[in-house]
Amino acid sequence: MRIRTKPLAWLVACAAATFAAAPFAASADELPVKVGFAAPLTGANAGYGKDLQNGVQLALDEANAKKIMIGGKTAKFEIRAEDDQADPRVGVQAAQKLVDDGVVVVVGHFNSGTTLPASPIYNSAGIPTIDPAATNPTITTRGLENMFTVISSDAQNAGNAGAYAVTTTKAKRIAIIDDRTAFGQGEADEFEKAVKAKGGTIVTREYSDNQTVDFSAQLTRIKAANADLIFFGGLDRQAAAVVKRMKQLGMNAQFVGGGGVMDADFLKLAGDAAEGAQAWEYGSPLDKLPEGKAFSDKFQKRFGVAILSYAPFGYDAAWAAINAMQKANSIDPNVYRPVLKTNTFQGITGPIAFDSNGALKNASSTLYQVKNGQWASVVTKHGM
Ligand code: ABU
Repeated sequence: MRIRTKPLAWLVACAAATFAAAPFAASADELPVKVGFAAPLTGANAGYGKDLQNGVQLALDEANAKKIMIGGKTAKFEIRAEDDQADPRVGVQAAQKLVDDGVVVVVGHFNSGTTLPASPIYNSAGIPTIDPAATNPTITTRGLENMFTVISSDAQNAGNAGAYAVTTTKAKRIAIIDDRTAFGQGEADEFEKAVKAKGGTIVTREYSDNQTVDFSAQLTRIKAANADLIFFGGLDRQAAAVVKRMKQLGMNAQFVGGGGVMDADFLKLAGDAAEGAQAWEYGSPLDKLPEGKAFSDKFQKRFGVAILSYAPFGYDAAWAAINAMQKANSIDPNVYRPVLKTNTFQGITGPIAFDSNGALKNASSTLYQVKNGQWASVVTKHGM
């Protein structure tokens, strides 16, 4: 009888393929868990995106070191990162790529403007999204079953800023500039609502876009309107350009930023003009949280850079997913989602628990001010 054998070349090819694939293949007792991540990793917002990605990676590294058992196998959490370029259209493409790649959860996006169009894609695919940074209030009020946030919204943060402007600073003539993004416009709307609710006066509302570098036109009109406080709805780099131009124009109005302003990049870019600037930022001051310093230290050690802003939220968002999967003993979103909804744990940023919309319960928001070239926390508010 003739025994059919595979040609030698075929056997060699198979052996080579097996060897090449070996480092990437899961062993039989390992469970690969694809964790999607989407944020701007290039462009003007890349600093925020990289910071968040590092926060997520740190959580996954720790989870992998713990050798968490899920369904009788050791979970191996792997980040699948997509650069959404802070662009809503690219954000939608990034979301579809992550869904096609088979991720079982997404941490992201950074921008409200990308989160709003991307999250229905994850939702339709049944994949939970845990957002660590995007704060437009409608993100969690649209009835998406798979949407969660671990950060306060702009209804709270910019709402607090508006109430503060009227009742604490006693500003009488308030001006607003926003960058017309879903984030900047959203927080400016919330700020304006709160100012009016407290009986304050908005003397002018100005707009830019999120590429504007010269705010001369807006500030000249604000100066003519004799405003005594300016609220800026937008991010750190543009906020720095606003305060620099205010100084050049000899304006003494108070500057109050919303979220995304209180960071080292603002200080670096604004220079001397930063002194006295105020900003309402999400959450409680890291240095006042029980694990805050330890987290900052291990982040610095692991990545060789300091936290820019939202890394702790990225870390907590990733742990929300890891904890839920571990408790549910499954990475199937249909199985772990109910656990995610009701599970509570102590995060780096504070207690993590979700309300019926998936929004963070008992969220906090803090006022900071630049004193002697550094951001210093002034007051933290829980709720509105
Ligand atoms: N929330 C701060 C900036 C990110 C965003 O919501 O667009």
